[in-house]
Amino acid sequence: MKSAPTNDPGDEQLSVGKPKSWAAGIPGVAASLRQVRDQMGVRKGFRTLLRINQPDGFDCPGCAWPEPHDPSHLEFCENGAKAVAEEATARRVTAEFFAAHPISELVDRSDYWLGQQGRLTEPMYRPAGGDHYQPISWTDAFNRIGTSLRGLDSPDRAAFYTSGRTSNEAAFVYQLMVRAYGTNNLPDCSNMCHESSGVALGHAIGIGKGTVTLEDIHAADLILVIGQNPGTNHPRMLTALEAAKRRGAAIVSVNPLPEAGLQAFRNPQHIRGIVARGTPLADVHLPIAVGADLALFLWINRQLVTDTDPAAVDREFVDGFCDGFDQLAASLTALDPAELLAATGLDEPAAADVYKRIRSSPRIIACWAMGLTQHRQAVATIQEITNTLLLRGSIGKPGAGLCPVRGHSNVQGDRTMGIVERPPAWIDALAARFGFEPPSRHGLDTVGAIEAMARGDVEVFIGLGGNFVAAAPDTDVTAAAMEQCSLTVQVSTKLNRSHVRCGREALILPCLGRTERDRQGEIDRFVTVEDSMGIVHATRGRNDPASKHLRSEVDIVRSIGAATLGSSPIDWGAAADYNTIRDHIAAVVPGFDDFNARVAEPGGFALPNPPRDSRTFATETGRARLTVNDFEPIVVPPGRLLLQTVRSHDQFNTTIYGLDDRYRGVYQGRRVVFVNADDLAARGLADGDHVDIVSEWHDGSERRAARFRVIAYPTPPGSCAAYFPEANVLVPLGSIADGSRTPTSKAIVVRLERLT
Ligand SMILES: Nc1nc2c(c(=O)[nH]1)N[C@H]1C(S)=C(S)[C@@H](COP(=O)(O)OP(=O)(O)OC[C@H]3O[C@@H](n4cnc5c(=O)[nH]c(N)nc54)[C@H](O)[C@@H]3O)O[C@H]1N2
Ligand SMILES: Nc1nc2c(c(=O)[nH]1)N[C@H]1C(S)=C(S)[C@@H](COP(=O)(O)OP(=O)(O)OC[C@H]3O[C@@H](n4cnc5c(=O)[nH]c(N)nc54)[C@H](O)[C@@H]3O)O[C@H]1N2
Ligand SMILES: [Mo]
Repeated sequence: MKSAPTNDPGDEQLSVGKPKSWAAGIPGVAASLRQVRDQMGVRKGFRTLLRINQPDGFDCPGCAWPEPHDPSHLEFCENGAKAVAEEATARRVTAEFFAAHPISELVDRSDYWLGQQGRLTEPMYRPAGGDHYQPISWTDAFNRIGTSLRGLDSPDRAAFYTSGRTSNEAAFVYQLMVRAYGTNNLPDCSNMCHESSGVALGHAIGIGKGTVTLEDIHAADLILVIGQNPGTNHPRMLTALEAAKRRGAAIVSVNPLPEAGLQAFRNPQHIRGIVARGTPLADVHLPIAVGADLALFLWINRQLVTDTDPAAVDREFVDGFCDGFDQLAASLTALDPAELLAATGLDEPAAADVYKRIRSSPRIIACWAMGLTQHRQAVATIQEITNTLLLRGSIGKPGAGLCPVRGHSNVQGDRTMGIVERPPAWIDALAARFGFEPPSRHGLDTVGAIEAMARGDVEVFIGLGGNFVAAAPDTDVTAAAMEQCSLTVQVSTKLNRSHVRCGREALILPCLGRTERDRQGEIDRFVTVEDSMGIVHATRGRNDPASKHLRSEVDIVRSIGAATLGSSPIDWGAAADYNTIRDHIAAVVPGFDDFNARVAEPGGFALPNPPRDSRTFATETGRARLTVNDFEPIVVPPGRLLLQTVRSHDQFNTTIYGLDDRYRGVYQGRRVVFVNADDLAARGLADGDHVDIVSEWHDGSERRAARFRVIAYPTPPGSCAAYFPEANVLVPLGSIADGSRTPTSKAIVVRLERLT
């Protein structure tokens, strides 16, 4: 079995400097403009940047943060510009490239190298036993897929993955095709991302989405940013935080790491961002122990229900809209506050300060991302934070609410469109409109799909975007599982690891990206996306496609549907007109009435959000649920550390833009591990040493990631951090969150083995 490569080209030049204490100023702009110029050239680069997030332009593929109603002419950030440069690059991967580079060679290249080769340009096929991809016609490619799918003993022997850049239209047609084929095997990147948020919020407030708008952020009194690094991953959020701050909001960051973006922000779109020292953002930073947020919020909620000031709990809201207060209050009161606080590793005064702010702020917003969702007790943690907001009556009024900050630019929309491994709530409407009996059996999620491929129970894998092999946990196990498939198909824009750790037969189907014109005959088509706050709007690319052979995701899915299912359950040809697809969506998915007319409005429209709009909750009782959650501390054996995996400033998930992580002071290399100085000293290690990271799983198995440079870093004692996806080899497939089955990528027990 081959291990993930260790030959990142920059490793010999790796250098480490001081971490930054502010984000996004002139160096940010300069860095992104350099990437744009290198990948696209100056003229095309600037024309493209000017269309990001404009009403008649395209939705930035960089993240799901919403656009303001009156976007400035430069409504993008440094990392959005990098995402665009990565897609709109002038470099090309051609048939000649594959002729020159056998798969056995590509396997040893780094993720960075693979991505740097440029855009995929034509369909490619790897025959069984072959070491090269060779060109194939679109027709032959679709026929191969149709023949394979029709030949399986059961539709459940195929899995259909989706990554969150896929448009609403492509996602809707895809899930329709998959369900008509007969399975709910629709794993998606959400399973590794905000699934825990969806499960927790669905249970507590009856909708698996957040409850705030951008205007709410601006109007809040207190904003908690928990387990999220917006300076790198949602830079445009800093603009909203800055606006809130100028109106007097306080900001609290809860994060093991002192992330640069939360300390201070230099807004490159304002003169003061360029000349001044920037806006300090976080009023308080709580350097919490990894995995201890549940303990913190239990402590806070215990204070709320035992506070001598009766106004600490908003009884009017709780009595009017919530179930479960008495049980919650009783169970919280029984907890030992000292024990909870000790588990967080926080100083009492700092935690007490945050408690006071929570108790006295009328309008609170809690924002979070992967620092909460990728833990074993992720669902319980998010439910406990929901308790905090419910106890304070901070849901369903302006300036307040829950804000899971989504990652991929349309990951929320894909879920709304039915990309989920269970029948969606509107399955009967789907069945009625298209006249077929959809499967009711629970399908496979991401971890389930890997296990099924490894067992030989899934033979065909189709990926609509994404990079399953590198994004999923336990890289070696996942790659071996993929290689066992009889056929793997990747609908992609760029070369990645999933193309080279592939099935016995494999297809690469190159598609249009966000920035590109989607033309059919004389008509320019557009697709739609839903942002993190439930706004649905159009996105239109204007660049010429990277190659004349590219097809849109919708067209690829339509053709797979026709090759597999013939002329049912829809007229696949007619769906070339995306307005037709939107009419189907309007008829089936709640909230999309009059879809075509409403999406024609600049800025799009907001989906209904009952907790936000009217304090109504789609639970059995129609009331929000206060939940009782028990904290189970993570047991870290002596001498071991808890590893969390993070994104550097120069990557988008498995796409590596460059080898720097400027804000954390790391240059020209990625195989680094950030460790507390005392933990280093206790192990006889020093900054600059090299180690293997070895993960220890409770079944006795071990996983090794070779040769990482140690960096002494202000992470709380007992924890360490390394980059995703290099560290994914260390995440055991069985290590998943209770209730959401999300891999626990932020809590792996490891030891460091010194290399001499
Ligand atoms: N430029 C860029 N933008 C992106 C992405 C990208 O890769 N690059 N990815 C997109 C995607 S898909 C997503 S999901 C988002 C991800 O956005 P983030 O969630 O911000 O991404 P991570 O790098 O995983 O950062 C997790 C943060 O949680 C902290 N953390 C880790 N463990 C804990 C813990 O136990 N408790 C607390 N309180 N904090 C913890 C880490 O220190 C880190 O600051 O970003 C999206 N946007
Ligand atoms: N250890 C660890 N693992 C993690 C995480 C972590 O924090 N730590 N984070 C998890 C999270 S939050 C997520 S969301 C997943 C991400 O998992 P994925 O979504 O599967 O991975 P990406 O790296 O975003 O996918 C990149 C590929 O998408 C393709 N692509 C780009 N644009 C388009 C497009 O417009 N259309 C199509 N069809 N393809 C396109 C390109 O070929 C590119 O190589 O990873 C998860 N894995
Ligand atoms: Mo994500």
